[in-house]
Amino acid sequence: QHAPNTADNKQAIVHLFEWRWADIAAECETFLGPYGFGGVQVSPPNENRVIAIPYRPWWERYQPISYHLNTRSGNDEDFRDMVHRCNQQGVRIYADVVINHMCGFGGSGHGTGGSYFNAENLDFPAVPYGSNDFNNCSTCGTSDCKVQSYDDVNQIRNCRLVSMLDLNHSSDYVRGKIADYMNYLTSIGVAGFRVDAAKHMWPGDLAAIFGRLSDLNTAYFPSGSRPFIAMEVIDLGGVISSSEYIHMGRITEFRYGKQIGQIFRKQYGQTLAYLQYIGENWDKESDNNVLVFVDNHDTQRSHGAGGESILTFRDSKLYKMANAFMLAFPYGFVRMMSSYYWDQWWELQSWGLKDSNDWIGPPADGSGNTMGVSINNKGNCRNGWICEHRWRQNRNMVMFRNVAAGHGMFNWWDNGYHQIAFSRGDRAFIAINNEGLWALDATLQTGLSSGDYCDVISGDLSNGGCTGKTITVGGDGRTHIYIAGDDEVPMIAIHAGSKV
Ligand code: LM2
Ligand code: CA
Repeated sequence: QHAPNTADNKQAIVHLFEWRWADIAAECETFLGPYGFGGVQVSPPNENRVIAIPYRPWWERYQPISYHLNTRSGNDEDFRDMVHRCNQQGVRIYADVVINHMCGFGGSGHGTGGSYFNAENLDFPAVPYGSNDFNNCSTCGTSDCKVQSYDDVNQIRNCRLVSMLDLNHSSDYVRGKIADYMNYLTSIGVAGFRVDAAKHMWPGDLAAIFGRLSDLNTAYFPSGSRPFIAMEVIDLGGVISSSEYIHMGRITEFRYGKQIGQIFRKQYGQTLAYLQYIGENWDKESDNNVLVFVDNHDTQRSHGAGGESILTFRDSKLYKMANAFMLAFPYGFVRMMSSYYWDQWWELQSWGLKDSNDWIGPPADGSGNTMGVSINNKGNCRNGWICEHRWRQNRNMVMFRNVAAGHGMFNWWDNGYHQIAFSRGDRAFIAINNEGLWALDATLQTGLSSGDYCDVISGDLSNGGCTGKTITVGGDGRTHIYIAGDDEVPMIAIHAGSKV
C-alpha cells in the first residue's frame, strides 16, 4: 500500500545504510524519536553471501543465501530488539527485501549465518530452493542466462541481473517462501518494505506475493493495517514504466534526484525557479505514488541512475539545500540518505571515469565486523559514519515537514533564476538563495502569523531562545528576508513550531 504507517503522521524516513541493528535501536531512542523521524529503511536483514574479493563489499547484502535474519548488521534477536525499541519511540522500521534473486552464479560456500549454498547447481537448502525454483536460459532467452538487452521486457524480468540467480515468481512455491519471509518480518513489527529490483519482476507476480502478506503486528499498529510498499523501479524512460507498479504501492522516483541534482548544480541551464513545477507536473508519478530522495546507496556511487548530476554528502552545501527543498516541498514521501565515508579512486575506463573503490563496505575491523557508530559530544558521528541525517539543517527540516503536513504550497516567489521562497499554508516558510554571487534581499509573504521565529537552518530553538537568526513576521504575514550570496548555508526556514 501507499501509506507509510508512520506514527503521528510523520513525513520522512532515513536510510541508515549498513548500520548495525544495535546502533539503529540506540539512534531511535536518542535521536530519531526526539527529532520527529518517521522511520528507518534498514539494509537487507536476511543472510547473504560472504564476498571475499573484493573484501566484504556493501553489495554482498544484495546476494541472498537464505531468509534467516543473520548479517553483519546483527542476528534475529538484535533485529527484534531494534524493531521493538524503535516502535516504542514511534519510529518505524522498513526492511529492504531482496526477492528477485539469490546470489550470483558460481561457486559454493556458507552465508553470513553459516548456511550452506551451491550457486553452481542452484541449491539453497536453508530456504530451501532448488534449480526448479529459478528461471533458466530458456525462460530467459539469452545464451548466458543474463540480462543482455534493456530493450527486452522478458529479458529484464526472466534473466539474471548481473549474473544473480533469478527466482521464478510464477511458481506458487516461490511466492509462498517469499511471502513467508515478509510475513515473518511484519510479525516482528516492521511497517513495510523497500522491494529491491522490482523492475526485474513481473507486476502480476508481485501482486500475487503482496496479496499473501499479513496485516501488521497489532502490538504496534491499528488492526487491519497493511504493509507499506516502496518498489525499486528505475524508470528514466525505456521499455518498463513505473506506471505498471503504482497500483501496488509507491515507486522509487529516480527522475527526482537526477533533476534536483541538475537544478542545484545549474546544469543544462536549469534554475531553481523551475522547482515550482517539480512533481507530477513534470513527467513524474503523482505525489501519493512516489518515494523521493536526493541520493540513495546506489546513485551516490554511480550505480543506478543519475550519473554525475547526483548530489551527495561530498557536496555538503548544495546537498543541504537540495534536502531542505525536498523536505519543504509537498511532493512524495521523503527518504533521507545516511552514509559512510570511503575514499574514491577515479580511473579512466572506455566509457568515462569510474570510481574503482565504489564497492567498499562499511567501516569495519580487521575481521570484517562492522564498526559501531560512535557519536561525539557535539552530536556528530565518528569513525567513518557520515550521518547526514544529524546535520542540523537536514535534521531540522524533518520537523518542518511534519509541522507542514497536510498544507499545500502557497506564496511561491522566485527571481526568475536561483532564488526561491514559498510557504506551506500558514504553517511554514522557506527561502533559498543559490545565486552564489547575489544576495536575496526582498520583502516576502510568509503565510505565517505575526511573531518572532527561529530560523532552523542557522540555529535551534532552545530554552525559548534561538541560537541562530531570528525572523520577525509582521501582522500582514510579510517579512524582510536577506540571505547573502556567500552565506555558508544560504537558506532560511521557519515554521509554526519554531516560534521564539
Ligand atoms: C538493486 N536494485 O535493483 C540494488 O539497489 C543494487 O544495489 C543491487 O546491485 C541490485 N539491485 C541487485 O540486488 C548491487 C550492485 C552490483 C552487485 C549486486 C550484487 O550494484 O554491482 O553485483 O548488488 O551484489 C556484484 C558485482 C557484479 C557481479 C555480481 C554477481 O558488482 O559484477 O556480476 O555481484 O556476482 C558478475
Ligand atoms: Ca527476475
